Amino acid sequence: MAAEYRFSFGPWNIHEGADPFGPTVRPSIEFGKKLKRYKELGFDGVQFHDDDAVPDMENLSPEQIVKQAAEVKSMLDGEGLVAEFVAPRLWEDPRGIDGGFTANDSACRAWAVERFKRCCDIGNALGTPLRVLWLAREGTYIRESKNAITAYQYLFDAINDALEYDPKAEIAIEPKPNEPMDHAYVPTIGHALALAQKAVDPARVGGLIETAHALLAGLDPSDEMAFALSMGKLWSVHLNDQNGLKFDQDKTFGAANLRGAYNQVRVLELGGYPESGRFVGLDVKAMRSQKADVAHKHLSNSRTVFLRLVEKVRTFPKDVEQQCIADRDYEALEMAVLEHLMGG
Ligand SMILES: [Mn+2]
Repeated sequence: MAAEYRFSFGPWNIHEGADPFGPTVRPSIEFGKKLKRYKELGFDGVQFHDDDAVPDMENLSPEQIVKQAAEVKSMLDGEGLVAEFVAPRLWEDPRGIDGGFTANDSACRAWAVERFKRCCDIGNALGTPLRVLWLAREGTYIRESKNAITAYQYLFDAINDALEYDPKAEIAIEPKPNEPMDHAYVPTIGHALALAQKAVDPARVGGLIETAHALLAGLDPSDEMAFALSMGKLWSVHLNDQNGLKFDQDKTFGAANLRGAYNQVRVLELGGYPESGRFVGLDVKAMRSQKADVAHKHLSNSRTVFLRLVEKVRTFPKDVEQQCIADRDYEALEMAVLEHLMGG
């Protein structure tokens, strides 16, 4: 029954283990070898940054970019995989140092919009309409460095430019409140979907919610998902976990807060997410201490936790839930949930 969910991850989720305080600890695995892992681990969808698909894209013509992306599409077909989305990676280019779309330098802003268009080309070559905007450096280290009102206008313009350039594009904004910036624009799904309403084609702008990002904003990820689901705008998720307010940890789904994970699965079930055909993305990182030959367990473990929690949601006694609600006895409901999660 639970097999109706489809799972995805990005090639960055199998990684060398570098962090801001230490170098890589595992050898790089080439893209083709990573693709072979997907099916073994129970995944069908591949999430891409634009330069995951076309690494040297800044030195290629638009035609060459599309040609290379088409070659990647053949590789996916060969493995029985599909591309879920493509996201422009503006934050690793020197021109994205001050944000791309909201940079103070107009030449950098123009570059960012062009890069987004190339990202759309790559998406179409890979056979997916979904583009994800994680607005990494679109924000400030200090408030006085930008005019936030103007910056939001730049964001509106960039999204509209992409929608007009690419009639197939569906843009899912991935909110995050901080890191790498002190404060990022579009910190919550409420901001993202308000922005969507202002687009030239609001039906083609929605959201992607990451567990850790919602927690870093001090919000409940399941309620953030519920808000997007209520508007028909939850187009992908980055499920993971986060232990308190610190750096974006991307821990194994459910590893820090199993009940929080249960409630995320519950809201996806309540919202008919599997029937939408959308992917469940697991944006999880292996611990840096993990040895190379077992540095993929965070992915299969996250998927296993998700599927176990689907069973838990589906087998929760509905009569008990209804009776507790009718009696307004939420202590009893809470205990029933805890007993159910503990296997009682
Ligand atoms: Mn994260």
